[in-house]
Amino acid sequence: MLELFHAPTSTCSQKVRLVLAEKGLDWVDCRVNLAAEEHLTPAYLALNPNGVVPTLVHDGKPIVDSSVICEYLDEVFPQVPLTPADPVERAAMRAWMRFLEEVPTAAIRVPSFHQVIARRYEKLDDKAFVAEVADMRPLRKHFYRRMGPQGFSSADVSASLDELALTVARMEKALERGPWLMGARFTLADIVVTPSIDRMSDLGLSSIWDKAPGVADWYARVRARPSFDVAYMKGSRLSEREPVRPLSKETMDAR
Ligand SMILES: N[C@@H](CCC(=O)N[C@@H](CS)C(=O)NCC(=O)O)C(=O)O
Repeated sequence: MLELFHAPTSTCSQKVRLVLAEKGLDWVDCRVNLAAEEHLTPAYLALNPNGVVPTLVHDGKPIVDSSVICEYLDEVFPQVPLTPADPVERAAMRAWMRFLEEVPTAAIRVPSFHQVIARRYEKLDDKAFVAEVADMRPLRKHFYRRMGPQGFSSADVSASLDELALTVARMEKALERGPWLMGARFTLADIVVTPSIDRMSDLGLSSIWDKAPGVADWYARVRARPSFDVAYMKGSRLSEREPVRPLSKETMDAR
């Protein structure tokens, strides 16, 4: 039995839902309400000490970290393989995955929090925010402290946009020999970057790929796959739930 502890809007959960949908696997939907801080309860922390979603529980055994979960699912359920068989190709896919985790997956959090999530806290003063919101998060304490109740500095947001633009440029180059990042095959590399691209679109940042037609076409192809609408169930977009604060022109132009 596969149980997924996840949140619809969580980009890391979206990756795992895409893998489950590509493979046509059945899973038990265990929703975690992040706004209600259900991921910080002792019961959830016992499952995932990082206090983040997603967590996969397979026959009672918890597996944490979204990319690890994606690779685990691909190993245990090899039907519809999402990893190349050739070791050199596999290494190239993993290099993409590490880059995508280090760069866009981290970068997209900054505008996501700045434009939407931080607004939940804007009435708190700095001291209350640190004590009641930031310091209780095992993995994200310093990320929240850096943000503060008013959101990130425009320098932080611009730096993140720059990293997202770098990602788009690398994708555009790779897609010259598409249709997918690794060439002919759709792999975990495509899945790992999909939530970052989709979130950019949700936050009104799709101008980042204005001059990257290969990325625009790739994103259309990803959305046309049957797995997409299954993984992006109702309520998966931040903009469906909370207002999105647009970025100023200066912040957009500063990158
Ligand atoms: N490396 C982890 C990161 C997971 C992560 O950051 N999850 C976010 C949602 S996408 C979360 O649970 N955040 C909780 C919080 O902000 O307190 C993974 O890939 O699973």
